[in-house]
Amino acid sequence: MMKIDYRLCLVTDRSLLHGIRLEEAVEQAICGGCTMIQLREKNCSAKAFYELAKRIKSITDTYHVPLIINDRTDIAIAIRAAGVHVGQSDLPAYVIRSMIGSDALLGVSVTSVKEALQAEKEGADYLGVGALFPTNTKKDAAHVTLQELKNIKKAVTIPIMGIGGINKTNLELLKQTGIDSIAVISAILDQPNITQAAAELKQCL
Ligand code: TZP
Ligand code: MG
Repeated sequence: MMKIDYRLCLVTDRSLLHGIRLEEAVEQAICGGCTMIQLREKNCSAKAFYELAKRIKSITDTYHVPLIINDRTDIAIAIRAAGVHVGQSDLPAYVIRSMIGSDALLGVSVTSVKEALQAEKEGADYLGVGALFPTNTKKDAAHVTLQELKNIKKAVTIPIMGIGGINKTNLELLKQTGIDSIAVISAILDQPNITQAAAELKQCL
């Protein structure tokens, strides 16, 4: 399997875009330095999500950036995405692993050391941890303290991707936690210049 660059993951949310298509936004974010894309679109029919995922995959393939599909393992398999990202209320990680095979990436959202150890044991390749800071993008997001983030980082060997309200300013606070990567939505998509926003975050990493 190719070596994965987890450093800067753009998670998508079309509702934040200002008059451009998601395809354009993803391309601009990659040009700014995003190393991974997670397609996360809520309130979308399976068919619409599938069609969108195919269009986004043609862009990520062009730039050799891995595309991860949020929630929908079936769609990840159907479009041969690099992987899938699931949460605690989705199917157990070991079930998803058995569906996607050993080569695809499996990301699991966790908020505690207990969940992190379980996900790692069940075959996760990386863990999403958050929300680390206040966010308007996911209203029901649990809060994870930076101390718990450090505890999770110490407890597992797989990469940790911080998420939730991350921006250029608070990114400095994350550096001392030793985490491997960040995932952002609004700090890239809800900005007038997506390429520049991504490049500035990348620079801070
Ligand atoms: N999971 C935890 S917080 C969050 C998700 C999907 C939203 C992150 O969005 P933003 O705009 O980067 O705070
Ligand atoms: Mg989910």
